[in-house]
Amino acid sequence: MTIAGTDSGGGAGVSADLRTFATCGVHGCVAVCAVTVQNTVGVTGVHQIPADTVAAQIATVASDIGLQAVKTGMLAGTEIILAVAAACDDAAIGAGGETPLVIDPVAASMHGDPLLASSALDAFRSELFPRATIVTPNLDEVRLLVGVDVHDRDGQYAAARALHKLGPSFVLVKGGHLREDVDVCVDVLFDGSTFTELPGPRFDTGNTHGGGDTMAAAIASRLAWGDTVPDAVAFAKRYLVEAVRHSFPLGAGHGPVSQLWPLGEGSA
Ligand code: PXL
Repeated sequence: MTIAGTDSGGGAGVSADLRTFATCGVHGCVAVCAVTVQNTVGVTGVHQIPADTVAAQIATVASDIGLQAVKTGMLAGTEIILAVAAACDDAAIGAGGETPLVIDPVAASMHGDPLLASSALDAFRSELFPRATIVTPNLDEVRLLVGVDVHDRDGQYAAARALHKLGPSFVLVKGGHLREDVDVCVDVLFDGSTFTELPGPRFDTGNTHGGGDTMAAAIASRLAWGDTVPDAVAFAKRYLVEAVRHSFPLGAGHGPVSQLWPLGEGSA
């Protein structure tokens, strides 16, 4: 299941998650948290779904269909975060439960448009991080969450340590925004004792809309299949590299990565 927001431009959020789930061979269920009004140039509106409706989507699906893995994306505000945390406890999702929980702490769009109320950062740290199987922040989200400004690999390691103290089992500090890496993009996975570097190629493209969502959704897909977290992350890295390689221009702004690359030539 994805617990996330919609993107009217079809690039990120629930759209990206469902395409990832489908091409990773899992059936995707949805708890919509917010509707965004956006195209490839920016976000011009956000409508939050009532928190009890978000919680009810999770409970209703969990009690009938069952959930093998859950990921969160745009949660928009404190009320929804608190409702998601409670619904996860009720359905045995996350720490102590049977169902792995991937937390992608979405805070802003590629253009810097806010997708999370700044007052909600505390709730993220205190309510969701301790429940997470893995958190997958980019470097902007790292700065907001733990105040660490990452400029190099050592900084990624320091950020991973700081984030791990907030309680998730695993931390993945993504390196996509690291300017010192010119040809590579290295993500750092930390389980509280061991660091694993996941290097990949860096592509010279602005068409990376939805990339973070895709990575987290691919991790959740493999966890649903029963992979260990390190195996799921390694798979997701390979999946995302291909999705960025197959990204395409759309509209006047940032185009999306393509989750449909496994379908072959002619798919977007
Ligand atoms: O990629 C982060 C993201 C997640 N969810 C929604 C978004 C975006 C980025 O724009 O719009 C709904």
